[in-house]
Amino acid sequence: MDNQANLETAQARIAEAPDPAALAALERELLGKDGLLGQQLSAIPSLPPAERGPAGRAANELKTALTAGLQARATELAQADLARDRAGVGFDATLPPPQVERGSLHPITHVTRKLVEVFTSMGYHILDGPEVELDWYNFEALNISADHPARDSQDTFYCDEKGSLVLRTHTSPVQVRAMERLTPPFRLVCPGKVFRQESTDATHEHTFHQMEGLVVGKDISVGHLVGTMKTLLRGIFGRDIDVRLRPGHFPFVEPGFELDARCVFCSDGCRVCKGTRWIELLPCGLVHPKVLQAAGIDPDEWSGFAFGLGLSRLVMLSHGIDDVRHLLGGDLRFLEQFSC
Ligand code: FA5
Repeated sequence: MDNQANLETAQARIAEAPDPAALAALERELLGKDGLLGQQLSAIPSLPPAERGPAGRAANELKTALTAGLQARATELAQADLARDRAGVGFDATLPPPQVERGSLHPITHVTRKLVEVFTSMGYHILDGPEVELDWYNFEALNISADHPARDSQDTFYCDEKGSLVLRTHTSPVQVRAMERLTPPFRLVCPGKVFRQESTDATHEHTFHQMEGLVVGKDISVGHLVGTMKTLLRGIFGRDIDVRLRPGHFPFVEPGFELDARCVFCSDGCRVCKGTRWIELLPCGLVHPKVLQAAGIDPDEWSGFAFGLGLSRLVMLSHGIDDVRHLLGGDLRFLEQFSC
């Protein structure tokens, strides 16, 4: 058979292909390595040199014609399908609808939004600050000098050789930036990502989330701090939860505390509270006069409290998650469990 006859036979078969699957099979048969075109192409090298050029051109023309025929039939089939759909033929109202994949909020975003709601209802500003921070704001202005032992507990990722630029190790630098810009009285919270150069385990990540809180006003006391923390817990857990203060040390607060909350999982001791019925919730304290001064606020006139909530740990507590590394691990099987 000559080329023209081959083409006519192939075009007739294309025109009769009943559906897209049959058309795809025919395309493989005609254009594939062992198909009509493949055979023509593989025969070229064994032809006398003078015949190779014309044979190559003929093969190209065959390919162009077959491709155009296949495309035209594909369009015809698609249009026929559409016409059938429009006419309602083949539509079965009893079939279940196709599954739509629904996304959900990341548990950290969910808890952050809940906290933002609680704090805005109490008149707090929501602030943001840079994740790449000056050493001054991250440490010095918070009363943590270069040789202060507190630096050791916040192992730092340095961003330059001089050590003047760091990935912030906590959200507390936003306190200083806010105090520089705002005129007292004010109250604010700042949720955000922080970074520490430390080995990771079930309760420690190198990247995690905190939420800083700061209130500056007249005669601010530890009583205001405790009342605010109880409101925070009611907002998250939906009921009143007892808290207690233990002494804690942070150079930027005086006095400093660790605030514990009554275990939300048990009434007589469990694995989470290690049998103590108390869960360590957050460090806090009254703002150190030196920190107020460094930001240009007169400590004789103004006082304040600050707290640094570990958001990642709060999320673990409220969802019963046993390893902080799941939170930013990016495993969809973990994330799909939250329909927040
Ligand atoms: C601070 O970061 C202080 N800036 C908090 C503060 C603010 C104190 C204001 C006083 C006044 P600390 O290093 O303890 O403190 O961290 C605070 C919380 O972050 C911890 O209670 C814990 O919940 C969480 N946290 C600390 N390190 C990690 C880590 N590697 N992974 C996950 N969460 C962490």
